[in-house]
Amino acid sequence: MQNRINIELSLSAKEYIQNAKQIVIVPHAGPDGDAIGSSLALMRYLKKQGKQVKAICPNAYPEFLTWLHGEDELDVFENNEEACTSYIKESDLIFILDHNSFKRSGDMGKLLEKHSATKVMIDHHPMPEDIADITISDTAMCSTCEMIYEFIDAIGGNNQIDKDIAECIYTGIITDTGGLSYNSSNERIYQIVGDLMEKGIDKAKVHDKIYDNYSASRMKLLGYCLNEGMELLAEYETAIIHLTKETLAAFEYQDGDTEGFVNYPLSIKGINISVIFMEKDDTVKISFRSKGDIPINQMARDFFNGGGHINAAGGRTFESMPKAIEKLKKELPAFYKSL
Ligand SMILES: [Mn+2]
Repeated sequence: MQNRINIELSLSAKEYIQNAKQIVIVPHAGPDGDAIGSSLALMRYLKKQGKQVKAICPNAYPEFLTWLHGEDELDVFENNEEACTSYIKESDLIFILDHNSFKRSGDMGKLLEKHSATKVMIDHHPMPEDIADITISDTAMCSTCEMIYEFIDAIGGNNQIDKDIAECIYTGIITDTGGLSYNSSNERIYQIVGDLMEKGIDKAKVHDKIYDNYSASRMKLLGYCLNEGMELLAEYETAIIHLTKETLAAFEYQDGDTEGFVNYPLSIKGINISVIFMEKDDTVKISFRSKGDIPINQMARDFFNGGGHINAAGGRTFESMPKAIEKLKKELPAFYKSL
């Protein structure tokens, strides 16, 4: 089975790597398993090639990813703005991973936008912005981690993928596909997973670290979401979960705690759209999920300043949460009718 990445673009990026003196790898803000996994995998690979490289996260990453190899070397821009800024300014090559717009990397994005360094984007989200010298973008890929595997393979580095890199890649593949349940029908993905297993990944350990690693308060928060926080709009095959600041505080919310919660309502018979509203700072963060060919990213884009994949999207609004929920309820009938 063939490598699915654009070989020509990958080889051009390889040339940039060979000529680079100092490299930065950037995942998106509010990073998930795929963003962190792909960044750490590429960082370790480039370090093995003797490159000067740092992965810099715009802001904090969730607790459940802190076991990944190289995680202690990951810099967080928000925590150390000065040092990160000067490192970025001295760098001549920037990898933009798992996102395709500087809007998704917060304050750090403004710095990157102005920077004259060569930029390479590797991403699987729709509608990439024209912000990189090389854009390797493919929405058919299940995850950026899958792309990083293919990228390293395409530039002749497969034998450099060790167990630690393989576990980072595997983490992104399973977290972006709900444990290989959705968006993972291409057989090539399983060939890659097979190769990662040959490289020695401890599959049981990775699953345990990712899925069986809840704090008690996080598990109780999930219970609250499904019991008191959920509203079903059966007519539109939709479930809404809402979480106020007060609720989150009552359950000792930590960043990343609600990761994946939005998927649960889709297990209800007849529910094909799930939306979670969450108060965060002075905004309301919204996550959308859908099944099949329901383009929920359209809803995110048209009404909630967001976007994403056809079945998984996000948005944000400065309106109050009741207003935001009201807006969804108002737009839902027409959206549902258009399906
Ligand atoms: Mn991803």
